[in-house]
Amino acid sequence: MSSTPETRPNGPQVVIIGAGIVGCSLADELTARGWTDVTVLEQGPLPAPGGSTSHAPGLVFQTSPSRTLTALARYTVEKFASLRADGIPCFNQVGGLELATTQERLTDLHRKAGYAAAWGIRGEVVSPARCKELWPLIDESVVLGGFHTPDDGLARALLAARAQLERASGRGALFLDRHTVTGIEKENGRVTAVVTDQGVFPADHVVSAAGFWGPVIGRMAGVDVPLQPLAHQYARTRPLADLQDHEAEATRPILRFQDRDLYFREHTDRIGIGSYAHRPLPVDPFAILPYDEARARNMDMPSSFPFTTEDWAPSWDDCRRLIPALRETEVEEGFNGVFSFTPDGMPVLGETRQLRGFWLAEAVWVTHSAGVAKAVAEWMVDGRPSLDLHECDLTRFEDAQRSPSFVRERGSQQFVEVYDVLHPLQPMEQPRPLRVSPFYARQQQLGARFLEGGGWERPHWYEANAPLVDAMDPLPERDAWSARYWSPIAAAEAKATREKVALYDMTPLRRLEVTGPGALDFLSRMTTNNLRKKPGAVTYTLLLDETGGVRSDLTVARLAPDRFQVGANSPADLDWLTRHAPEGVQIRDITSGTCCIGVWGPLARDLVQPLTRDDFSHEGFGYFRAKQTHLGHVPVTAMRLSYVGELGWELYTTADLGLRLWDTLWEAGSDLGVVAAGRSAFNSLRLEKGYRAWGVDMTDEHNPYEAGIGFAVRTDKEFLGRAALEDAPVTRRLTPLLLDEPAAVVLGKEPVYVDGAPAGYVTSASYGYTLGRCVAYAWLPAGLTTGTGVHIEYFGEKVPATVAEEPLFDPKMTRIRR
Ligand code: FAD
Ligand code: THG
Repeated sequence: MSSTPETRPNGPQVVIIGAGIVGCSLADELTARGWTDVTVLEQGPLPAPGGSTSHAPGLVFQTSPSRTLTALARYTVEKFASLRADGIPCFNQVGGLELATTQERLTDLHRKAGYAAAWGIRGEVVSPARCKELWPLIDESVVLGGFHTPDDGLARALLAARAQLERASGRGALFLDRHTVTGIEKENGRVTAVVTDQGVFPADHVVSAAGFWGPVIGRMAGVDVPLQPLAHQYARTRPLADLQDHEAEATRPILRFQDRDLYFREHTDRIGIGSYAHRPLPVDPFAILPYDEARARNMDMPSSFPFTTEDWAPSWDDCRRLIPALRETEVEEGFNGVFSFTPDGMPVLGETRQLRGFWLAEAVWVTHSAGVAKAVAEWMVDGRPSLDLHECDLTRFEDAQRSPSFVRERGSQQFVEVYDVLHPLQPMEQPRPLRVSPFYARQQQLGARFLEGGGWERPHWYEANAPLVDAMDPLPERDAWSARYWSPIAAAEAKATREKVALYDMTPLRRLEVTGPGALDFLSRMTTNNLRKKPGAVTYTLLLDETGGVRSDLTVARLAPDRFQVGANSPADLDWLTRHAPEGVQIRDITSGTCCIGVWGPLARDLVQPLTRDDFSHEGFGYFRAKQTHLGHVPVTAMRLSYVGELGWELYTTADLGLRLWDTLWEAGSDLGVVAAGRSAFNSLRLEKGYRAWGVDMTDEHNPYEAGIGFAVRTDKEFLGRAALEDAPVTRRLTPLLLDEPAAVVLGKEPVYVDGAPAGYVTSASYGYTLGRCVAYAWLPAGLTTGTGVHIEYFGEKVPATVAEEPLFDPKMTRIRR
């Protein structure tokens, strides 16, 4: 009798493609969880099969602006530090040192120290003298300071791969080298087997851990894998006289000289140097030569190309400037090594929508490898990772972000920017514009300053509103960093929204249409709030996972008995709903074919009512209600709700009529003083109102009660995740803070100190122009009472703030419900 995946004694049959650091780590994590029917197929010879892992110098710097990446790295360090092969530890905790040779970098290192404190990594900004002490070969006169992280260090990647391979083999995993995967078999949308040059391997789950070959394997499965392989130069010097007595492989911290796109490590008496300073060198993954024994003997592997000395020359001068001892030596050997870059620099993880049972674990650095393997193993075995992975989820890419040209251009740009000082709001430069709303021409005429998000051009403010600034009380001066991608015009737009009326382009807000006879039951089962209301009702509700974690917050408008419009967050929402939808329920992403304008402010009704015969009075069109009507010539779906906390409507129409809608509203508002307003004002207003932004303020790591949105949960009905909420702990809370100093500003991701010790981190922050203080939301221990004083670290300074009472603005809702 044949078994099914559920009844197999050793867990489902898993085939992993690739025995690099990711494939080996994953085999270890899966078998540790009792899934021992694991086969790892590798085209090259073990233990050094010739992928990126085979020559990775293994530097592990844990701290990143991404809390998720930092957590993945921390696990890798912990795990590798506990692993040995041949009695040798797989991690050499020499510490990390990042140098600043410019004022801008030094400031950035303070910011990085903030991330480290926020995410729980030890580190401190140190003086040039201390840098010299840590790395005696550097010329400290070119250094302004450094960031020292004692727990970073060197992963011995091949050794760690082998240690995990051996452990997994001991639990029953099978590693087959010299097996080249040539095809993926499927049936009814599910993967069934992996084809190799040595035979066919049946599988319930297949994980592509093929590194930069990902797109090649992806094509076999019918899946686009959005990564671009690029070559990156790595060289070793001849022995240095100054290091002659060295016996250990490395004792000094791994070193970064980001102002020149360089990094360094010791190889006993030599120095290894990596460079991102050269032009991007994209490699076609479909044109990689197979592993060849003869060539491999001279380190010529599929993932390494000949060293291009012309690309190296300028960097060599920089190396010698920083480390004068290098003037006495030369590069002995070097290569152009290939690894993966994605459009946003993050890994690509998860089960593909197109082919069930087919997973990707790609574009993963050694740094994050064990953490990724653990998260993916949890995802496969338990149905979800315990860490928020939305930044790494393969569903995050929009259709327009998956074209080969986009992936190549953006991947190359990630290479260029890898060590740049990047502002959190800094948008991609190319390819732009990619997606524009129907109002784009009008926005340009009004001098919109666009930033990019999800491929969309999004106005952050409009220069046309500059004259309004003159009529306002002057705003406090901003520091140079927080003044970037910001303008006092945002304050004027916020004020116009609170006092008059403003138009907001809400087109990028994701819209799903859910239809069919089972639509109500389906949405009701999937979300927390009561949706059994008459057509015309709009409901704020939550998508939870089985553990009660918040996967998203939605608005659900019942437009007809069997037709719903869902206001959603990320592409993952579409994926999640589609996965769970039964026969007879259709889900369609209608974002691109439609558009939306938010008309908000005390004069919103005066603007809209004259355009329609329908009743837009408070009694005739209640809060959180929807109506289909015409405004002038334009058929619209109007929803009375507002993420900025003012009276008004979201007005939806099809893309073809968008421009007409804009012009109609603009004209109707001209006597009322209507302005166009951007996301900068929008973000300020929503924070004053305490409205959460999913993915920033809360994720699936948080339950609704901690996140402060328990009001949207109705436990008297059945829904996915309900059981888990019964004893959901509330040990931390998304806590509103107001900065004490009217001039102080923070931006998000800063550490928060309670009683002098790090206790949490800021999620989002913005100046609240109505409140005259900066608003910051932060994850902090539950039980901090209103009025408690805390400190937020901003560029090394402790800024005082106070726990406030929510909502900070209009608690009685008098501005909205009227
Ligand atoms: P790989 O190691 O490439 O493994 C993929 C495997 O899949 C390969 O062995 C390949 O043979 C196999 N495979 C592919 N196609 C098939 C097929 N059809 N059939 C069977 N098998 C197949 N990262 C850091 O964290 N720190 C660093 O300091 C660092 N420095 C680097 C320096 C250089 C010069 C390079 C090149 C990379 C560096 N990296 C660093 C990046 C790091 O090496 C990679 O991100 C990481 O090794 C990727 O691991 P992987 O297991 O995903 O891929
Ligand atoms: N508009 C629409 N859909 C959306 C958003 C939106 N979906 C995704 C995201 N934004 C959801 N976020 C919110 C957050 C708060 C509110 C609406 C959407 C909101 N809350 C009120 C409050 O908390 O007082 C009302 C809640 C209630 O009455 O249940 O308005 O911007 N279409």
